[in-house]
Amino acid sequence: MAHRAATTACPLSAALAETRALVDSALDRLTQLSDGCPPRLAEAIRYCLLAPGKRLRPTLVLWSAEACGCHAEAAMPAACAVEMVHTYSLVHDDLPAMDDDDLRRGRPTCHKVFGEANAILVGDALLALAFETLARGIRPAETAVACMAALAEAAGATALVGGQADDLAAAAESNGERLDVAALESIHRRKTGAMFVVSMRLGSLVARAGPAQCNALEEYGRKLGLAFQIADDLLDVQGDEAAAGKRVDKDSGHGKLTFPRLLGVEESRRRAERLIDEACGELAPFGAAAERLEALARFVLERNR
Ligand code: GRG
Repeated sequence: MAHRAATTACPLSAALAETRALVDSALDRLTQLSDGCPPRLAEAIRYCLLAPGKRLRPTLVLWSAEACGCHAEAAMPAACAVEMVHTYSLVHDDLPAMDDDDLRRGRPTCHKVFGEANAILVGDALLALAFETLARGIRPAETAVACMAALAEAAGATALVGGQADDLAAAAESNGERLDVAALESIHRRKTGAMFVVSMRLGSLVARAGPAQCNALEEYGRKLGLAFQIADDLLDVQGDEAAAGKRVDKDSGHGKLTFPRLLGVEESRRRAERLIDEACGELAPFGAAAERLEALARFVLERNR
């Protein structure tokens, strides 16, 4: 990927499509699994990972590296590793023991096509492959280690897994009714936000950015992650299933507490807009190098899937 792309005025949709294509072909290469992988498992891994996701998190990895003056190519293994962890989390979240979904990325969910045991194994394999991809693909080795530590923390019990556990517990105990905004934000900071923050972190680690740049990009990721979740909740209330490629109006049906349920649709939207403005404010020191990150943040509120 040419470095010039970071600073050339380019409509966001074209830039997103170009980046998505690069990520998709890297994911395709990384999942040409060798003989030891049973064909049905390989098929299931590729069915999930190569499904038409938006590739937002890998895009954040690549564009944050570019914002710090690094060629995106160097960050591609990190971008793919984040997408592998994200996809594993979706596959496991869709299982009957968790959110029990039958539609994802516009297709039947993994367990519907390949069975529950294979869906569990797909998640396990993707999680392992993420760390193998970082270990083999990121140079120098000390940067690979720093990326692995950061991704492990974001995927682990104090972040993604912990947020998911609290979300499931809240839904099971009391339909989430005892949650307030702070508790809801705490769940989503871990369940959704941590993967946005670590995407920014991996990009800046690969670019060997200084602490001020790293902090600003992580803060952007924190605010964007929360705004993304609010937008996701709004899509669940107002969205269109065909466009979203997943069930909508599911959370309210399950009595799950969401931002619109707690704050109302208008206040939720205002809160998300405020967060996006603040996220974009973090990009000011990067100037034109972060133009695409700014456009991406604005897109998160307008998306319909
Ligand atoms: C199983 C440990 C574990 C965690 C699951 C990802 C997740 C945590 C739950 C999915 C349910 C959900 C609605 C999460 C919040 C928002 C979110 C992560 C939406 C999916 O991300 P997109 O819209 O999906 O970027 P694509 O398919 O485009 O990659």
